[in-house]
Amino acid sequence: MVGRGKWRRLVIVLAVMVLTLGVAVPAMSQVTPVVGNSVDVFLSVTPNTQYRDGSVAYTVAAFNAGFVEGASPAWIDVTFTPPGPDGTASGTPVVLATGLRIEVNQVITWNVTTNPELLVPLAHIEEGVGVALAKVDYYARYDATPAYYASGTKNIPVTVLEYAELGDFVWNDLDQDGIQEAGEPGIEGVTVNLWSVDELCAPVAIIDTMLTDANGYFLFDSLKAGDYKVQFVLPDGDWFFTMQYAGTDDTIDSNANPATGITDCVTLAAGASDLTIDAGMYQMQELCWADETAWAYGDDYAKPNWDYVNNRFWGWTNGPLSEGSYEWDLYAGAGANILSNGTVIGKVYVDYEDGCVTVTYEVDEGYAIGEAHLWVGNDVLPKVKRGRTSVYTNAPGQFPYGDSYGFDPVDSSTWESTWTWTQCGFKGDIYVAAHAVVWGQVECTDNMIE
Ligand SMILES: [Ca+2]
Ligand SMILES: [Ca+2]
Ligand SMILES: [Ca+2]
Repeated sequence: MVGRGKWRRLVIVLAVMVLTLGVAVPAMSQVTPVVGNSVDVFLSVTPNTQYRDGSVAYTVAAFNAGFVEGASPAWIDVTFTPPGPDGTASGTPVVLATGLRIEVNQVITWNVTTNPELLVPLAHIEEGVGVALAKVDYYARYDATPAYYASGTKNIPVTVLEYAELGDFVWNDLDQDGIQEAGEPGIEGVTVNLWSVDELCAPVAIIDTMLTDANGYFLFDSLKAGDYKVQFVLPDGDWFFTMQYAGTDDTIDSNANPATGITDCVTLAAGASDLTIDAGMYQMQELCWADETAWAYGDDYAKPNWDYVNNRFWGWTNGPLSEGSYEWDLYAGAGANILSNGTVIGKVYVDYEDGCVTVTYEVDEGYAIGEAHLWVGNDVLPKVKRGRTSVYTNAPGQFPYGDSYGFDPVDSSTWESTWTWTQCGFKGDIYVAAHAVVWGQVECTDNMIE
């Protein structure tokens, strides 16, 4: 992390070696640039007619003598402009280096030969990052007879920029609402491309690429200030981008365009750290119909069936109930009578009034009643003959009331969401055991009906 919040300074030192005999030197500009602007440093030498036919070879060296903490590079452009016939800088510039990164203590040297009627060696210092002191030396060798040499050094203060960085998260937007939430994990190994952009912020080229880490994070650091775009690449499998810019909090939304995976322009100031560039993805879940057993759970009235029968099948009978109205949850799959094993998929209503009992099943959207089996009576459960005696049973098929809808997953007219039963002639407290086979659309696994 670079954002130490302090500007550092880069000093470009120009050393100039110029012939003294026949070549008088040097006029030199010294500029403190605005950050991000370029600086041209002109060196000029007046040619001496006596050596007009000689040649001059320049050795241009640039090195970074950074002295602050950390070893950071400078970025510079170096252009050599040979002189025109009259000694003005009208010749064709020779680009020695563009966007060169010079590490601390690294020296880079170019040799340039030109006419002695020189000269404008030109240092175009575009920008440096985190560097305290850098230096560009010019060494001119006037290769005539006799040969002369000259040299010099100048300091040019240059304000430099700190690195910026950009990140940071690709997550599985399980509920597809476009918001990063607890329980929605990062996605590992997603390709993230960093694009340079033109003045209109149209993508130009991929300048860096990386994969998200084990927790779904990525970070492009050591960036120059400027504009960028980020491109997220969907992993293999049925992945989709979630919606862009959901909600009002940019720190937990998704920046990827759902169609292209590319973000809008991201503008980084020097030293900035923008970690709000995230992308949500989700996987299309194929839904299948599956059936499950369900029982009404009558809260304080619920009694496990296994209190009365000789097996351990889950389910409840509910009572004793005096006349009145009751509303209970309908649980699917609450194995071992543990509610947290199950899912509430609807309600069961019991209305007992003037000896008449009405029981209504209502299942939630996404579910359908396949079969209903109901016990209503003064006993806890119905009885069946076993030898010479009668015993309670919790087998729904033995319950006296019920219905079957012949559920068909491809025929929505068979998807019943309610079932109602009414009968009169009851007296005293009653028990109600309400069982159903319910169909629900769930994540597909093997052996399900799609
Ligand atoms: Ca979400
Ligand atoms: Ca965001
Ligand atoms: Ca983030």
